[in-house]
Amino acid sequence: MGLTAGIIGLPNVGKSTIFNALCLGSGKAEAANYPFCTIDPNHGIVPVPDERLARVTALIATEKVIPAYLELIDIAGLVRGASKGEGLGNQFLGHIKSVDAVVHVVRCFDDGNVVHVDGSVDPLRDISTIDTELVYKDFETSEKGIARISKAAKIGDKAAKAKLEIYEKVHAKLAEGVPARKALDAEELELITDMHLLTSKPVLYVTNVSEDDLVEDNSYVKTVAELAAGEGASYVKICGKVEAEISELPVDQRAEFLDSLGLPEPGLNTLARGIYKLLGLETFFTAGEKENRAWTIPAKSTAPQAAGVIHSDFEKGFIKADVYTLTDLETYKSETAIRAAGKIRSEGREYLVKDGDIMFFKFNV
Ligand SMILES: Nc1nc2c(ncn2[C@@H]2O[C@H](COP(=O)(O)OP(=O)(O)OP(=O)(O)O)[C@@H](O)[C@H]2O)c(=O)[nH]1
Ligand SMILES: [Mg+2]
Repeated sequence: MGLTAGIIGLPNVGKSTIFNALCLGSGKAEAANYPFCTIDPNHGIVPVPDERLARVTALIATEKVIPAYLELIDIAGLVRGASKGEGLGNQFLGHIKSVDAVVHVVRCFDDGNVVHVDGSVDPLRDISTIDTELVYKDFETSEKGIARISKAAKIGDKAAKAKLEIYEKVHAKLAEGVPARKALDAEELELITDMHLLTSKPVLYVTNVSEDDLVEDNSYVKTVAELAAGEGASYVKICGKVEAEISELPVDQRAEFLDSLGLPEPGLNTLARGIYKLLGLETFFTAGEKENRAWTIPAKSTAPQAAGVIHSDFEKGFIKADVYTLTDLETYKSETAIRAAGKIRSEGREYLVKDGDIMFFKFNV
């Protein structure tokens, strides 16, 4: 599938609790028919709840309903000194290098029974501990990058020169402790993706709070919210423990439990959608007698690329796509009626799929 997010954070902050609830719990609930799998204990497929799929199914009867999903990796807790190879340092950093976005779990709950590696709950210190390790590693990486590219830049290679300028800019910022995502703009980041800087990846903060703080934000959450806003990042508040409990409950008992907590839906739903957005993913739907299904594509995918998510033959032999919207479906009530109204668009190879399109592909094999 390509785009993957990794869960990072200090040890014992609730990463695996949240990962398991996301993969196992919502998997059971949302996708009874889905060939759901945890690829290995630390690598899972997470369904992404989307109310639009139910709206499609309300009008197009079908045998199976299959949600979109995303890929998630549970990365081991980072310890201070990881950038120097402490603990599982190198393995840990290697995992971060391989993901496209980072979900940073921050402990925002008090619980004397759960040990904190640094002895107290302090979200800003914890975030900075992690950032510092990643910045150290990136500082080394950028130094090597500069050495590597300098020769080409000196002998007049224009592309190398342009790159070197950005390498040097990010290197100077990293030296001050500033992560690459804050040091460079999107265009600059795009130009240096080959460096695979750990701090260049988009971040979503997850504040893991206690059950009592689910409705009102506690002071820990407020400090993380402020930090996230300063970085232009988002955050999601959940209680890992409660989510784990919800994921164990039979589906028909969940609403009542959520009600008793004052929650409209599981926090994991918000989190899954947040990660989806963080990765720049969008959804298109296919609908018919056999299955109604939401498919995951990177934003700005063309119609043949979207077809390729279903099957590589669909992409290779792509002829055209019939496209309509959920609004069309809700206005005309059936595909036949949409067609009769002349509202089904026929789109070709250049068409950029829009989030929420309902599509039918014509192809040759
Ligand atoms: N009170 C409370 N405890 C929690 C919560 N979430 C997780 N825990 C507990 O915190 C401990 C650590 O949780 P894990 O999910 O294993 O933490 P982790 O971040 O994966 O830890 P490492 O893999 O060692 O880095 C466990 O005992 C959990 O039961 C929560 O929301 N509230
Ligand atoms: Mg863990």
